[in-house]
Amino acid sequence: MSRPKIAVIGAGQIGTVISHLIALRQLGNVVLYDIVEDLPQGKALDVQEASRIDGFDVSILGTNTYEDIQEADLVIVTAGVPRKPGMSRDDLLKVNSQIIRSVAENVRQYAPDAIVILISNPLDAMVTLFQKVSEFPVKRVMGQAGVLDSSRFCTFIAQELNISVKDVNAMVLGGHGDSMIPLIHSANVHGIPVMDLLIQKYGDQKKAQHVMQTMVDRTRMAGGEIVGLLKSGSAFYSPASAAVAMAESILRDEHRLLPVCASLQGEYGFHDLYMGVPAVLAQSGVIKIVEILLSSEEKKAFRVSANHVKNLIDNMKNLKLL
Ligand code: A3D
Repeated sequence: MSRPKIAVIGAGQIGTVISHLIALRQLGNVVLYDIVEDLPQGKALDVQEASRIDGFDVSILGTNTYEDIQEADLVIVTAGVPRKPGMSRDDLLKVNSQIIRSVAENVRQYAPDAIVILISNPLDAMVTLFQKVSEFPVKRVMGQAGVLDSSRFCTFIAQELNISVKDVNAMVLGGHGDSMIPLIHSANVHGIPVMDLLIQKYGDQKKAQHVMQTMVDRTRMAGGEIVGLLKSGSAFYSPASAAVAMAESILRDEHRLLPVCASLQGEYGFHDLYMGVPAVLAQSGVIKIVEILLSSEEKKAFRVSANHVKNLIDNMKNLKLL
């Protein structure tokens, strides 16, 4: 049986870490594509030369030629410009739309049966654009955001409670912007509500609510916090880990239930709209969107986030990018 072929488009910060993580987990052979001459070749060689040390024998090919992604099973798109301090993800709409359009046209031509995970920002809009241009079935086109945002939320909870993050479960839904929705009521440690543990810690409901709200706000702004610290570029280790977790569930048919930017077709009351929702990822892509009970506040926040994504899509249409 041949190894899966995984094309990573964009050999920048995220694309390179993804290639290394794929190699470490031996998920498949990687083709790393970029428009900058020699860059993907250099990055690929660097990762490949860690093979003896890390003990992997998958191949990593760097290329500037789309023909090399021919018949890829999975395509992970990281091509695009990252934010600079002071920029919002939405400020990247114009420049990254042009990039994603050209990527979608080429993936459609050279890897027409691939499942596609996008990471480029503004995420929900770029996934929408890719799906429209490629005309791939919606279940084969998705975005990574919620796995990362949820991991950030879990990290802050674990640090606050001084417990291992391995025991924390918390999810972030909605669009990948400042209006994302960290779910408070379902956040738990082995089934124990995080709110109960905070009340136990502080002996006071109001203080516990304040601490939770601080973690929610930090989660929403976590990408910007890193952009501010790095000064140039945005987070790349954790977004790469998140994308590879999704890739693994698809390639190994794991059926993991993960927060995924997926196309709503009536779920949560929205039609033809890409948003972060819990979804089951398997060999054929997004095989199920799971509708969970949201509190009235969360429903309201979901609508606000959906409107934000819709506005971005309208902007793309007005600018004739879509
Ligand atoms: P960076 O290190 O600049 O890498 C991007 C790469 O894309 C560069 O090597 C470019 O040469 C390449 N590129 C540009 N145009 C094209 C093209 N037409 N075809 C192929 N490659 C091209 O950025 P990065 O890796 O840090 O970030 C990549 C994207 O991910 C940006 O849009 C970020 O905003 C986004 N991002 C998303 C998340 C999410 O969680 C959704 C997190 C962090 C960053």
